[in-house]
Order: sequence, then C-alpha cells, then structure tokens
Amino acid sequence: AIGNANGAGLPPGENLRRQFERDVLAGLSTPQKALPCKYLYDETGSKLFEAICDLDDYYLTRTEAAIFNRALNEMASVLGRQAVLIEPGAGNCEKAEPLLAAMKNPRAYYPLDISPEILLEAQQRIQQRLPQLEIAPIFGDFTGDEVWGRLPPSAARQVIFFPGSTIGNFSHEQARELLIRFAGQLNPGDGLLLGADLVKDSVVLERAYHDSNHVTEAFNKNLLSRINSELNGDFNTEAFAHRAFYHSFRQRVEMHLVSLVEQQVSVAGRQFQFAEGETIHTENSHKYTLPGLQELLRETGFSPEKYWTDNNQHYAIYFAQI
Ligand code: AVI
Repeated sequence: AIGNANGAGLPPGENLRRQFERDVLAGLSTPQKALPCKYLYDETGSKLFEAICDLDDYYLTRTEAAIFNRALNEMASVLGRQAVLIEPGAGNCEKAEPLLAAMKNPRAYYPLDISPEILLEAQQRIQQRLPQLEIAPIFGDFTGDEVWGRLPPSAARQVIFFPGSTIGNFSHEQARELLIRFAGQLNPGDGLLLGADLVKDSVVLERAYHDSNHVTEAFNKNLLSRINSELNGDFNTEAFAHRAFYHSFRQRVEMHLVSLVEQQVSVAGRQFQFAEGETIHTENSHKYTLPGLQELLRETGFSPEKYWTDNNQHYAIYFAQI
C-alpha cells in the first residue's frame, strides 16, 4: 500500500478513489464548475479516446503519425541511436515502437503510466520485436514527483518523448511546470521530443472536438457516468449536452457539459444545483504557434533545435536539447 497524508496505509485504489471524490466535490463547488480532464480516462474513457483517434474529424493522431512516418530516420539520428527513451503517459506505447526500431540500438526504454495492464501488454509486444532492448515500465502519475525518483540512473543520453499533444491539456502555467520537471530529470546534452497541435482555422478545430460520429460527446459524458458509478452520483446524462468550442484569445478548445434544464444532482451525499445552461468545464486543449512553442521550450531551459510539421502546418513535433 502507498500511504499519503490523507490516507496512510490505504490500498492505492482507495487513495485514488478518495482523491477523485475530493477533486469532484471541489470542482462542482466553484462558481464555474470544472473537473480535471485526467478523470476522463477510466477504462471506458480510454477506449472512447482510442476511438476518437481513429475519427476522420480528429486530424491530430493521423497528422502526427504521418510526420513521424516521414521523418522517423532523421529523428532517430537526431536523438542519437543509443539514447535512453523515457515516455511519460506512454499508454500502449504505439508511438514509441517505430521510433525505437528506427533508433537501431536504443539503450533502454522507460515508459511511465498509471495503467499497469496496458504498459505490461505493450512491453511484451515491443520486447518481441526488439529482444535486445531493456524495457522497464514505471507505474505512476507523471505529473507527481514520486514516479520520477524511480527512474533508473543512466550514463547514456536520455530523451524524454512526449507526443500526442498531451502538453495541450495543461494550462500554460502547468505546461511550464511540467517541462521544468522534465528538464530537472535531464543532464546537459539530453533531449526532449515534443508533439503539439498548432493554432488553425476554428472550423477544423471545432469539428475535431465535436465530431459527427458523436464519439467525443460520449467521451465527455462518460465522466458523469463514472461519477455516478464510483462516487454514488445521480447525474442524468441525458440532461447534459456536449459542447466544444475554440476560444481564439486563449488559443484553446474548451470542452464543457451543459445542463439542459435547471436541476439538482447528488454526488457522494452532497447536493449540487445547476441552472439551465450552466456548464461543467471538463477539458482545455491548448493550441500553440511555432513561436509560442519555441518560447515555452526556451523559458523552461530547453534550446529548440529542430521541428517537423505537415504541409498544412496543423501539427508540429519539436526536438529540443537541455
Ligand atoms: C489527449 N489529448 C491530447 C486530447 C486532445 O485533443 O486534447 C484529448 C481529447 N479531448 C477530446 N478529444 C480528444
């Protein structure tokens, strides 16, 4: 059992449930109701997110994949063919696999993720393809300190691999903190390979987050179902609508759940009032410009070296050194 100040000696699952409860109760108590987007990813939410990645409307995944496919060998040589690859939030490790193969002789791969099942399955798959590679999965939340302390020390060049535009789901302040945390893990000469979605036409952006197949709607609403089943909630998912819009001043897509009627909802024994039209803010997905990305990298101690993008400049992958 992992103890903490709020639940010493409790099983890790119970600690996570209590944290979820604290965050939901606090998030529903603020004037603009808001829930942390990390809670979108329970088992159902993770499957729905995988389905989103396959949608025509959601251009991010295929655009990033095309950039990787085209530039894989070049990236591998920029990274150094014997580097250690560290991937926070690795999930099924699908993006790292071709990169590791292209690196020819990578020293090691350390995927970090909260879900052991998915990581262990991915480890087996990659190990079969690359039998010589040392793979050490590390389980935990990469936004906390603890998990980083468990990374094996390495004399080889280390590269943190952070694709998927996950950086966009952090506020600018949190993104800076995260990159500073990454920088603290690295030594001079080490690198960061970062994927980020770029600012573009709002029609393209809004279609990606309000897809015609309604998968993103199901992904967003699943958060309410999760609260119902894990925190004894009574949300009527039919009484909420999915809303996603691009906020051009803040350069981000915001995802909300809109209450369609005036209603009261109970969660973990507490009552919450909703006016008709009131929203729960469930996610931000920040979009960057190329100069904005460079600035973020510089401010956090990195020197941007090279980037790859698609012909439409919809998406960028940056390599930066410390
Ligand atoms: C995981 N993340 C980069 C996705 C994004 O595009 O911000 C999450 C997502 N939300 C709705 N659709 C996809």
